[in-house]
Amino acid sequence: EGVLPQEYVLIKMEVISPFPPKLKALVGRKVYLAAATLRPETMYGQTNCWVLPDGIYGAFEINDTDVFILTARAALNLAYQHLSRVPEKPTCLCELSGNDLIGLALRSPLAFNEIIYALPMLTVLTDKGTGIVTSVPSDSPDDFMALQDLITKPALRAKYGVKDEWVPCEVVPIIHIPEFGDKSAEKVCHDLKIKSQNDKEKLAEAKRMTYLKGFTDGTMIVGEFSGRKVQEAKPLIKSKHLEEGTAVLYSE
Ligand code: A2H
Repeated sequence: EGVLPQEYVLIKMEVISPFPPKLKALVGRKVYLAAATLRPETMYGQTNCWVLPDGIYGAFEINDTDVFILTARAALNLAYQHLSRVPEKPTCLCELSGNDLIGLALRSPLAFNEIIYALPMLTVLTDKGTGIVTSVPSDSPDDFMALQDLITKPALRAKYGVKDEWVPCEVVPIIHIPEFGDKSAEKVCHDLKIKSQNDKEKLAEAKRMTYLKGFTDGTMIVGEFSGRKVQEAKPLIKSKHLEEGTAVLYSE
């Protein structure tokens, strides 16, 4: 935990009906998986969502209309940031495990894929952000490797009940970095010979390499701000999400 608070953008990934039996208490509500990101400008490249299979989540009332699925820890923090129907008190409508969320069909803002699915990632932390992570394999080494693992390992898919049609087969290029091309995460994971999502040290190095370069040297190649530098587009896309109500701010 850092000394300074970290501000995340929570992307509202809407759960598409019909809801599975485990979510029956939520029928008739607007339900979202709330994914914490530091890179709101990358949302064009979302291909899926990540949850921790053994993680414990809940469906919490955020206001009179919206329900967010996230960890109880994040719900409590949100309740002190004016994001709870009852101020300073989270209201949980039902408890859910990550396994209950795998396979949920989602509609996520700016994503080119109209429907994306919640899938298992084994390195999601439940004591950071919301415990829900949106996946942008073009620009996030963690996301790229977790997706590679699902694509190449049938036993992993079987273990978590992942249907083949839920797994995206293509990365969506969204940002050009002169040194790394249009799929920076794929290039860096390949160059560093990263083997799986559990290769923590190399992934940390890959993240360092891509995160800074993406910000300083990256150019958007899609969307409303195509052609603009990432540094310029980032605050604009963040404001757009907030104005359109497709995201909220969250600090911890
Ligand atoms: B980022 P920091 Cl394209 N467990 O969003 C594991 N990872 C989590 C998490 C959790 N509970 N909550 C958030 N994250 C991820 C996009 C992205 C991100 C891109 C590139 C880099 C990147 C799409 N995934 O992060 O430890 C989220 O992934 C590189 C650091 O608070 C979030 O932003 O610094 C980032 O980690 C927050 O990490």
